[in-house]
Amino acid sequence: MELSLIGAPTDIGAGVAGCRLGPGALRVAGIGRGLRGLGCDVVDTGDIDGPPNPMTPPVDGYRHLPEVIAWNVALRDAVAAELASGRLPVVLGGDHSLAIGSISAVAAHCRAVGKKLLIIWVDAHADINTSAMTPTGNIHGMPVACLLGHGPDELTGLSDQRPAITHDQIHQVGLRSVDAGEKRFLAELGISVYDMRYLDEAGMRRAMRRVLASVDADTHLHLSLDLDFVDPAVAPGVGTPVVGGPTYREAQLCMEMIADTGRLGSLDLVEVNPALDVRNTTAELAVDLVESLFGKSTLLRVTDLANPPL
Ligand code: B3U
Ligand code: MN
Ligand code: MN
Repeated sequence: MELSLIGAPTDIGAGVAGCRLGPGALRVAGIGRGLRGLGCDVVDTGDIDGPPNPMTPPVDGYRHLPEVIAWNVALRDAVAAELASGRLPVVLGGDHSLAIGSISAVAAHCRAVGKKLLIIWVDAHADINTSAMTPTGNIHGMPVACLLGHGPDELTGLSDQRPAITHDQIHQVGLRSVDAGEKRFLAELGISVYDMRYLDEAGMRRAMRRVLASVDADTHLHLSLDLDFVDPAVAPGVGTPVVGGPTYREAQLCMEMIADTGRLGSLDLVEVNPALDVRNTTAELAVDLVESLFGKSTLLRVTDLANPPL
């Protein structure tokens, strides 16, 4: 597999500074080495550039909107370039607002090559706020809404068409902090959500079997992995930790089941905040999870998909 690492060192969409240090922390934790060890051809394209974080309050429901636009235009172009040269982009964030640019490029690419795009949004949060309902103005709480066409023109118009994606192209896994407006919006739009209540009752395996049920040879899977998905006891280095998340094992299983499909086409690794971390634990966890996502397994024989465990 041919992968391209794209660093996006910014916390422009977050309320807490620090995930601008994420790309460096992921490199120090050995993301390139880990993937090469699995036999992947890995090119580190370095970091994209964008405006500094002015740390100013929200204006009309958006914090740092011009800067968020600039970072996302740059990332959209970088991701599009790697996809066009046949490489799998791995975005090293950075905060989750970057998924707007990343997925806008992926969606355009899928339409150009005739692939079905399916997004797996793994997160403690729904990230589907709009300026009218956001409690914070932080745009990392809005990328799903923007991709579905709800947001400022400059962010909803980054793909080849608007909206970039439709509600049936996304599954959300791990949610446990959803704002009142987001709850209504998720229900209204009919988005597929496997929240912690679902995972408690049915388990990660059942959830992922459903998420992946429609995957076929023409599917391009995009994983948008917000590290605050994992329980903060395991992943402390995130800006907005929420108790009661998946364990290390559950997170690994989620990655392994995606790996088994062989259809992963692009990846965002976001919200690692080294300034809040303990000895780079969260970046190291991210590298661990990414290794599983690209096929690391305990035994030579991977799960026989025709005869899955009961
Ligand atoms: N829903 C809240 C909190 C939040 C969303 N995403 C993160 N935090 N990382 C908001 O600000 O929109
Ligand atoms: Mn998120
Ligand atoms: Mn989150």
